[in-house]
Amino acid sequence: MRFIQFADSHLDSVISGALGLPDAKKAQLRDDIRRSVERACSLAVERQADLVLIPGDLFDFECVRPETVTFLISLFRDLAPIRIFIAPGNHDSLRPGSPYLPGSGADWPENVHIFNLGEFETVEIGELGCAVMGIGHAHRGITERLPALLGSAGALRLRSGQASPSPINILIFHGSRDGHRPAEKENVIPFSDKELAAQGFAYAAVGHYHSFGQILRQAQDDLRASTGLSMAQDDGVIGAYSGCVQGRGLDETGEKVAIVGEIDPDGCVRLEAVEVAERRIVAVEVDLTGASTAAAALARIENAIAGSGARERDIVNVSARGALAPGVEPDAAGLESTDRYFHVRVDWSRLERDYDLSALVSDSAAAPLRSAFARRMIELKNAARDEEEAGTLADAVYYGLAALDGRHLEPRDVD
Ligand SMILES: [Mn+2]
Repeated sequence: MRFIQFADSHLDSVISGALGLPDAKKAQLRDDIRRSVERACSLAVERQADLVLIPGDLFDFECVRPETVTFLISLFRDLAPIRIFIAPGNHDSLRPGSPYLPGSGADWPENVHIFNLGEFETVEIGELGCAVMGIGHAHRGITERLPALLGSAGALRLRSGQASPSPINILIFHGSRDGHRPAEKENVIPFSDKELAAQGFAYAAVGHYHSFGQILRQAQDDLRASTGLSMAQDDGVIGAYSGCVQGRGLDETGEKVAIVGEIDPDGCVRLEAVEVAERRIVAVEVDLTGASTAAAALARIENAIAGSGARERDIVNVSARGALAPGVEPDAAGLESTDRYFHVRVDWSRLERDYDLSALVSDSAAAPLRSAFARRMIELKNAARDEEEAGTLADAVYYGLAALDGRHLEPRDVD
């Protein structure tokens, strides 16, 4: 049995200001998210998948436009007879006015099943020999832990009480894996790897976190640790987050994927992550310490971008760090208006100013030691015999003042 999993596309969401995108590029990025969702769906056809699993945050409820719902309906209808399962998340939760709710007017095709009861529900798929159990979030998000929620819904009893239990049980929900939750994310349907493993599902498609991450069967990990056995053919995958389909902010850098998954009749799971994002957000860090001219600083930035692997269609965010000498004022306007990339932005906010020696000399009353040190170093620099000696003295000033200030000493990178 083969499935495609994608989630957290957040269609129509507000694009964060952190990337410095002008409105036109924000609109383009919102369009890109659609392309990424389309690509994930095409993957279902290309790979002849039986199921598409979407564990939540397909769109942002507050901003979703009627034409986006129409777009999804038509996209999913074209996938028939592939079955699509949607487990609403905290951003597309089952609140009044949700297009997921009966009576909303949204005409979802027959091959789409939306878990919209607010409690666990099981859909048997006889021809595939599997059952998909899922839940959608109610308005404010469900905060009960997974085992309690499964237990209280009577869902497990339902499964075990069947005359011929489905050989492959799949779970789909939007939840928070303990120990991996980014600080800004709500804690919805929390679970530990152990708790998930104990539920006995062959595979859990989980949404909410925006990076790809596999969940392995704890028992097998323990076994490997205690016996030193190498990975068995079944590498113990019991679930995964696909992450989001398209990066929209600085916390969503790199490849964004959909999962192509295979579940063998014996329950063995294999996953492949396939990039579906239209463009990547590429974060570049560059230390400008010791760059003696604006041109040298900009050259460092350009080299760092060139070495980052950013492609023409990508969004590049440069974070300039280190300490820059006074009077060196690099201007990124040229770099930021380049059409070599979709977008380039240089963030100077983490850059520090290097010491201004003449200012330090005149500050003798407040800091006599620093002032005397600066005066002596200026004399030495003025008397330097060659460039090399001047460079060494510049380093000595930096290290000396940093030490006097009790600053953490970073090795100086001299051009
Ligand atoms: Mn979420």
